[in-house]
Amino acid sequence: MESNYQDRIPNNVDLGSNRTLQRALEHWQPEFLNWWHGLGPSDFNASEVYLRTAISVDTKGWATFGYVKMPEYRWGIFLAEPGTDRRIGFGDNYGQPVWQQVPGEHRSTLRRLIVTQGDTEPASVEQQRLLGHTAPSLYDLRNLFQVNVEEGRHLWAMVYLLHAYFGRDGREEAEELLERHSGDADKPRILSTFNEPISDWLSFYMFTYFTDRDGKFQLKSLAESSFDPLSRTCQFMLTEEAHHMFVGDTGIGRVIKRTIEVMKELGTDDPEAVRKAGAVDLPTVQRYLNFWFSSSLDLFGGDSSSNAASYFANGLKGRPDEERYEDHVATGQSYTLELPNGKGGAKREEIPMRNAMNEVVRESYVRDCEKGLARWNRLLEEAGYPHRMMLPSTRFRRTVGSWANIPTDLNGKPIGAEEFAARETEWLPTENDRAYVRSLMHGVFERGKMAGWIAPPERGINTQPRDFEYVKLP
Ligand code: BYC
Repeated sequence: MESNYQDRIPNNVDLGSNRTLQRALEHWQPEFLNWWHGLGPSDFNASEVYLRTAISVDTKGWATFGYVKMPEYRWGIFLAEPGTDRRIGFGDNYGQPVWQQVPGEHRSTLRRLIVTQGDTEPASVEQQRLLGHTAPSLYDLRNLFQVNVEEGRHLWAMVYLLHAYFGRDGREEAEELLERHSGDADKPRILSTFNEPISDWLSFYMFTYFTDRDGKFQLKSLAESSFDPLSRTCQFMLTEEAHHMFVGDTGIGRVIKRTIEVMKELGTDDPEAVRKAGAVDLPTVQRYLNFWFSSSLDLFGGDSSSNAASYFANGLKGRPDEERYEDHVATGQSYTLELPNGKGGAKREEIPMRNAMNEVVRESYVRDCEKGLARWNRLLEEAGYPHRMMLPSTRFRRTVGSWANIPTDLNGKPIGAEEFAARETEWLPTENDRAYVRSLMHGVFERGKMAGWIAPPERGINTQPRDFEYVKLP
């Protein structure tokens, strides 16, 4: 597949040969830029940022690095190479050829899935729009903007599908993707987590660790889709997504590393002392983690879901890495859920496997989240501290699924609403925590300098040194 990088909209979908589609997307482009100027990163549009830009899908050289002003970023449309004779990998139509067009009977469901995916991309940019002002270093500022422009490209990826395959409805949906806004009282973003404010960098790292990881799992599920253009676009999006989770993983690791240094210098792990010394105490890190992990768990949908069953049956959305499973049809199987029993405990209930697909994916997600915790806990262990970061139970603070609005402790034990209210400040960020974390947030824009609450990264970006001028401010 040839890449047309010189076109007004860079692409490898031969956009030039479809004038109507090209014109429709060129019409959407200024609306996107308007949105970027209004709700994208505030104030840094004149800065030269050392950014990675996707230029093709060639695994050896898919991106270039160089200084770019964000509004001049080349947001392109790139789909992974088509497979030869790709077949449907799961569900009732297992083994049949994949679809190059949208089957009429699945049109509205596929559109809904694509719109939901597309909605999260600009939402996250909106959530993060003010963070640039308080970046702990030029390295972090650059990473924030890298994440932001790539979420912009992921929006383009979904808008391309809507325009190319869903006619007028698709074009209308593409417009609405720019009309809903994160946290807006009248037109909020579709999924809950994408309406939460991200007003400090600890939240940003938690979001890129936990919420972008939901993105990874959802994109992997959609990469299995029988609708081949959706599958191929998600495959390529995953290439970029890895860096976003890296930013979260290393960001949280660097916060903990700095806290350990401060605890060592002080000779105490007392949270108040740590705060006085300008670092983030570990209980606060844990409370932020509890907040973002539980919020991100909701993004997988209900644990028993007829939607999920029909996505699977119809081949619209599979399980991540579907080829690892033995049975791709999953009709005769069941899954045991633990549900609240209404008496302060849990009961087990078997449901058909297809209805449990959200839970299956959520489970793999939780295993993946644990890897970061193991790394952060190794830092604590090596430094000789007994404290360990932990993931709360998947029942904790849920607003979607069987455990929605059932108060539990961090271990998932159901408790009374009064007990939850009394202990909430132990478990979730308090106003005081948030105010303290915000008080640490001051932009550090000198080359090679780092805010005092976070350790420097192990290495720079794209083999550049850590003190590279990652952003040239005007
Ligand atoms: N908030 O049958 P149910 C990313 C809705 S992140 C609000 O339980 P289903 C990224 C649900 O839509 C990945 N509403 O769930 C990360 C449904 O509404 P409708 C984004 C929710 O349908 C960082 C109803 O409740 N991609 O890429 O099996 C930065 C009953 O739903 C929520 C996708 O999500 C919630 N948390 O699964 C940038 C993939 N949860 O349809 C980007 C596409 C559920 O009855 N989306 N609902 O009106 C999907 O596959 C599914 O829509 C979901 C829900 C997995 C989200």
